[in-house]
Amino acid sequence: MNISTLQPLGWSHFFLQQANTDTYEKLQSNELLVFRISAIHRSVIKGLGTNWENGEVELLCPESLQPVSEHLSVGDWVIAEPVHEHFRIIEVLEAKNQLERLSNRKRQLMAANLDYLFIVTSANSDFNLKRLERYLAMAYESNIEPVIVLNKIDLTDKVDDYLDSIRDLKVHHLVGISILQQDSLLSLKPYLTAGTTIAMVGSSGVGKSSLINALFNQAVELGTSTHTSHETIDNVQITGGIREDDDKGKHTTTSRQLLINEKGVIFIDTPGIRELQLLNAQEGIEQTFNDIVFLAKQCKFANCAHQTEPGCKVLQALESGELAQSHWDNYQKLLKEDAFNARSAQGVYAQKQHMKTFSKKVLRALSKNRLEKGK
Ligand SMILES: Nc1nc2c(ncn2[C@@H]2O[C@H](COP(=O)(O)OP(=O)(O)O)[C@@H](O)[C@H]2O)c(=O)[nH]1
Ligand SMILES: [Mg+2]
Ligand SMILES: [Zn+2]
Repeated sequence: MNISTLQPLGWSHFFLQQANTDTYEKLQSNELLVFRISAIHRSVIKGLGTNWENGEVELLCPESLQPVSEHLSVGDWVIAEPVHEHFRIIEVLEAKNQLERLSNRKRQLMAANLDYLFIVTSANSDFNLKRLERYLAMAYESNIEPVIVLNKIDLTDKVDDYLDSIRDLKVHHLVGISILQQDSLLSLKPYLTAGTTIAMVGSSGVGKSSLINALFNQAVELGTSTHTSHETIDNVQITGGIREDDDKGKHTTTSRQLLINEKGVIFIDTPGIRELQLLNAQEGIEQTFNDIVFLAKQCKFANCAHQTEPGCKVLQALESGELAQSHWDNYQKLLKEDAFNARSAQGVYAQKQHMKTFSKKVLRALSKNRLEKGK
């Protein structure tokens, strides 16, 4: 295996060191191969390997990794073995970070091994601060640097009002852009370096796919390539990830997919989520609402429930207007929801485990019965 060819895909020592000696030797002799998952579409899984410039290969997924959405996501690194003309995944390497949510009462992995999470929103009626807080909590929980991208600023003359209200969320990275104004995309330049993985999240229609498209066919020089074998990347038009073109030749989202632009920036596009349900995000929520956490620490009683207690700083701040009621309400709501979701995901899991042991018992009883009858 020529490891250096994986570096443009985001490969690093963190992943290599997970291989034991045996695996490492097999990787050297190409008995085993490494791939980065580039698309998951129902049962079809695709990956990019050392030959990534020639495109994706289809990967077979063992039973132990089913259902796929609970074990694997786009951006993951896997080790696979050749089987005839195919490759079968044998191991998923531990991810640096991963996004997860609750979907249909099940834990669902959304993307893995990210450098930035672009939380895309638009400067129109879709704009919703509470939704942004949800996405921020998810990013903080997973230790992924969030960048809030306010798109479609061409549609409003109140851009500053939008930006100001987002600033209240105390985010480090905030940019206002319009796909229709190429120059505005320059503000994204600091994030667009070769080998950096950026996932796009946000409601359907905010312009996630349009943004990826715009960052592919740049009229302005946006990429700041830091990659050494830059020429190889420059020669590749649009590499790797499937680019599902619609009839207008534009990339659209049907499922999660990883795409690499001419500058070697790796994007993960996700289909819009109607309502993001957080899962195991308590710390992320606390970080998003750290102003409230700070206030609550100063309440007179350590176990203050912020209901009627005397000396409650939260109640005082709500009264004085220092703390916005909607901000407080959303904090309470997300905490409750997260606890409920954790129980519900556990519930499904526990139920499954129970059914497994139950059916094993039944099978054992049946075979015992059969043995006894055979006697
Ligand atoms: N006016 C305006 N429309 C945009 C902008 N960006 C995207 N759109 C339009 O918004 C619609 C949804 O875009 P799309 O990229 O499919 O959104 P996605 O669902 O988040 O991937 C399309 O009709 C785009 O042309 C923008 O900056 N300004
Ligand atoms: Mg899309
Ligand atoms: Zn209190």
